Amino acid sequence: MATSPTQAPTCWRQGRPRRLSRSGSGAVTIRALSWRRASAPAATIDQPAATLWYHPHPHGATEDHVYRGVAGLFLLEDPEAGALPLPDRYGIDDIPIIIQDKRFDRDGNLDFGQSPFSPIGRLGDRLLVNGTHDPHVNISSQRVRLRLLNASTARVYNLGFADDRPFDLVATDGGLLERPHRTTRVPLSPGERAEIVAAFQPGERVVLRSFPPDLGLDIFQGRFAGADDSFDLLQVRAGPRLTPAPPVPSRLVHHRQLDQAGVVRTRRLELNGSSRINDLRMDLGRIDQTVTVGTTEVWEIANRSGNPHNFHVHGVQLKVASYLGGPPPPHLAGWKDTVFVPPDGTVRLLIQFPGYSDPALPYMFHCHLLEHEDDGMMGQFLVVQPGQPPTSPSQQHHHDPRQNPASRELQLESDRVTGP
Ligand SMILES: [Cu+2]
Repeated sequence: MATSPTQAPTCWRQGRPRRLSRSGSGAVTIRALSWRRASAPAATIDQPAATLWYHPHPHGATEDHVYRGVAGLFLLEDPEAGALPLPDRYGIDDIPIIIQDKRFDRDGNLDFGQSPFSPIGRLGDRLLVNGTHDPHVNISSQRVRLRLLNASTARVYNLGFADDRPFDLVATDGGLLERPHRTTRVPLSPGERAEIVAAFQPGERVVLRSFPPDLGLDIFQGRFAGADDSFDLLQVRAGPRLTPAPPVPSRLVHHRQLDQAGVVRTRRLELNGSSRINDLRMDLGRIDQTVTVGTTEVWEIANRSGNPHNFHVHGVQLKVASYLGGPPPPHLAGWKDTVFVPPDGTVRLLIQFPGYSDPALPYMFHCHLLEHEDDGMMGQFLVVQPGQPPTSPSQQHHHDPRQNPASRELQLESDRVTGP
């Protein structure tokens, strides 16, 4: 993994790879394992089993950090998901697939040149899966779960198998679907995750491929945004004898229902150009939205530009209430935290905000095409108690390590770096 050029906040820091299991109480606590200070930061995870990921979030430099490869998965389990007959043997029939595109120079170094005509940011011509170019995986089971993450900075994928075999989509960003969706393609924009279960025959070889994605662009613009591109990502090599595996169950998990009748407010956020939301660029000193703890809102995200975008909200898993004027398609019917919004498209998101509040510590929302995010297509929101005034960012302590997840220089050793 490449080293980072700056200190940067990285969510879910861990000293070594490990799996996390959610206890029956509905939450787990994780701690940094190699933290030097006694008061190591700790975070409580309070959500269902899911394929989650982490990357640095230094404002203005996120694209370069992620492009260098500073991104990874962690898998959250819980008893309800664990009781399902889904493939869950890590590395055997449950395989992480982290997809990134890169460009390399003749010496094999990363090429940091921008893609001059791309409306979405830097696009690579080499596809890496888990850091490996042109990989294959040997499998020994009839059914295999692939946990797909688009960890690219800009490129949108449209994933399927080269022979168009159907598979079951079983989970999206925030966890398992209520029931599987049988399909041959899963579109995945940067930051999105999907879990699929596919069946294989003994001895066969089949390629996981990205087909040309629908970006909502015309032919000319689409060409420079990767809309014509297809890539072979991974060859699956099935052994001569495969362990039997049960079919994917028709019902997966029960979703907590968000009460549409209880929506307290609808906010409209317009994505403008490639760097603004509601005509404003990101300002760490400005709170853009303030919501009340535990309430449910509709956020209407309108792409008012000719560029594709997506929309990511920190701290929540949301439901798509409507997509481009209609009901959400099946691949957007589950828990989501990142949703693709094509040019001139509008999506309505149903969001229940957390049951905990802080008038000073903001969450982010942003386009997850990282050049757009770095250029300012991001904003901050606070979750407060009813009637509680937000604390202005200028009133906050300067060295609270939790102060702002997007601070460019997050100084964890605060008392030693405070200058004269
Ligand atoms: Cu964008």
